[in-house]
Amino acid sequence: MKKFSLDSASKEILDLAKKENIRTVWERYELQQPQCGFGLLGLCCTNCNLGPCRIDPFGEGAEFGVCGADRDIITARNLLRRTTAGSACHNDHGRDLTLALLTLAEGRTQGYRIKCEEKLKNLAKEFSIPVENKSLEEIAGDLAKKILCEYGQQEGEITFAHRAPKKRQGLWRKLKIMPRGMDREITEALSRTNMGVDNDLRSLVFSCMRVALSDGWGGSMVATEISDILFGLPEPIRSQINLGVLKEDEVNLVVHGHVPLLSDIVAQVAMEEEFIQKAKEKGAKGINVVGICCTANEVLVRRGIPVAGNFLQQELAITTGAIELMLVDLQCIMPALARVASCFHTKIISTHEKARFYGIEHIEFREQEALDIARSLVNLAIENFPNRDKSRVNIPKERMDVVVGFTTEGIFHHLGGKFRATYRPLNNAIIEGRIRGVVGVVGCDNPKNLSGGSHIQLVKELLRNDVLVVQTGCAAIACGKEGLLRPEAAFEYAGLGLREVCEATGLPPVLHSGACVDNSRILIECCEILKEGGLGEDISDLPVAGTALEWMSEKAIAIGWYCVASGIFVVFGTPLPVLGSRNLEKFLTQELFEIVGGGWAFEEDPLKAAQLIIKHLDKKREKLKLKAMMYPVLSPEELREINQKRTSEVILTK
Ligand code: SF4
Ligand code: MSK
Repeated sequence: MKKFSLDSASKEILDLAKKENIRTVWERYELQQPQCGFGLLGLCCTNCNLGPCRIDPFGEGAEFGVCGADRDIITARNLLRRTTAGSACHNDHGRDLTLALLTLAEGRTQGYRIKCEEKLKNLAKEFSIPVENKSLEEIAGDLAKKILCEYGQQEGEITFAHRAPKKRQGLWRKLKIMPRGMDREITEALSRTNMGVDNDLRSLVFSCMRVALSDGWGGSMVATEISDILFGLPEPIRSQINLGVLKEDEVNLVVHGHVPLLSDIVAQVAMEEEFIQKAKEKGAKGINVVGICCTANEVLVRRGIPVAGNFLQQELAITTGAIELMLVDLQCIMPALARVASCFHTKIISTHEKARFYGIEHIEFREQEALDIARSLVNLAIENFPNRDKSRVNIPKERMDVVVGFTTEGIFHHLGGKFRATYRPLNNAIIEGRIRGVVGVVGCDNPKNLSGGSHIQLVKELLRNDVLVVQTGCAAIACGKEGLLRPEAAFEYAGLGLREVCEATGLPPVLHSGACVDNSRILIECCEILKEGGLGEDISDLPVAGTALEWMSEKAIAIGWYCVASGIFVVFGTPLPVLGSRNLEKFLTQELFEIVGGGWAFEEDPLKAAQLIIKHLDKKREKLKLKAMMYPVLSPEELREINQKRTSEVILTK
């Protein structure tokens, strides 16, 4: 096994899994070697029954599929299929939440209420819904119906796209990539990839952008906004991350997946006195609800529920032998879980009507009976506690403190203070050269990389170069485990300019903003920076970038695309499966910059990726004629020395 996580908790449990003969994602990955070269290059097509066809990458064998499609068509068409699948996931996630809001408005839910009245009213205004003399439920109902209409809208423009800077909107219209309706874009993109439909590389790439924009400025934004209305706007909150959050003497209940509808209620119900008493009767000291993946991020940023791990840790969490119940909803749930759980007492229950797993019991979640279902699930976890084999419990001690929950709205207050909510201090810090730029470090963790470690190396290098980092998803969990989500991280890793800003505001240098769908918050943050003034008039003018070095999911491709189409430079680690076509690769990594102001780069080495990003930020700064950076970039050793000096000064003053 060449690459493995830097995280010692994961290493410890992986060793245990090997001893117990439990196969994990790393071994399955090894067994797949060498992976199919045609697949990696994007040169395999299965779109019709004349095939499957594959193009010889070296130009010696077949140059065309049976239908005559060449390498450009096949790679671009494959890319569009994958982008569409990713966008469909986020768009559907947004739809689920909108339907839940509608059910609440009709008085048919159990246990939900409108938690963020201000956001509900602001959104209603944005969707031109009158709010005067209406109850919150009436407003919520009207809003949900309007959003659902946008899903099926055939012509026109989706409302949230109008949040983008005017110049960007104009460009989308000019290029005919302004999204019309979420469902329309998904259907049209898929239909274009059918044999004999769209056979032009550029046109297929433009479709990638349109369908992805319907996710970033559509479904994902809908999911974020409605989650804030239903579950509350996240605020900075302390918690802990890593396998060590599992408890030896409590009932451990894990929520895993993406949709917060059930996990939020479970977290609430598990605190009820009746269940705590019941757990005690079964010999446990209490009930410990923790999360995995993005469901974890949702309840982490709103309730401070600890996170047991990211994507690659889902099997390891079960291998600790300490989990009574794992509730899975959808997305990023490994079908392998049932096999791992069968080695322990752990019960896994699937809860979403769209996601079933062979060998896993299904208890369907319905908002109408949310409390009843949540209570029966918590009960199941408690009942399973006596089945735990204490001799097989191995919980690593590693768990790290984090401060999370930074939203677009929150940043106004953290930077500007309670009475002068503004992005001005952030803009000034960029303009004056304290902060070089802002970079979103997002996405999955992947056994092809250093399993979370690539994010950590990249982020440390960015911080040293005075780059403010915003995170979501499993990348945020990886950095959380390393201690980068604590305010103190500013003194350990940040360059002198960034650390000054963090010291003045109390912010960590890495801001955790939520789950994968919450990348939409990063788009809005870019818009707010522009509105504040002094840094250009379009997102492509800003010294910002996005990166997902360990991307795994098709959702990451969609995220990358909506950032590129919004004018952002995006760096992926493992390349997109496009290298089979030199023309497509060149279009994505060079020509697109001239067309949309954003584009792609592929770089697996985290330090080289950081340098690419820094070079890009500097180029943008130069174009904006911003001041030179205020302080020189110091080596990690020099930063450590300054930090030690500072710590001893603090001790002396005390
Ligand atoms: Fe082969 Fe063309 Fe059919 Fe693809 S669409 S499988 S390249 S014949
Ligand atoms: S869960 S999409 S592995 S970030 Fe959102 Fe993590 Fe990637 Fe799934």
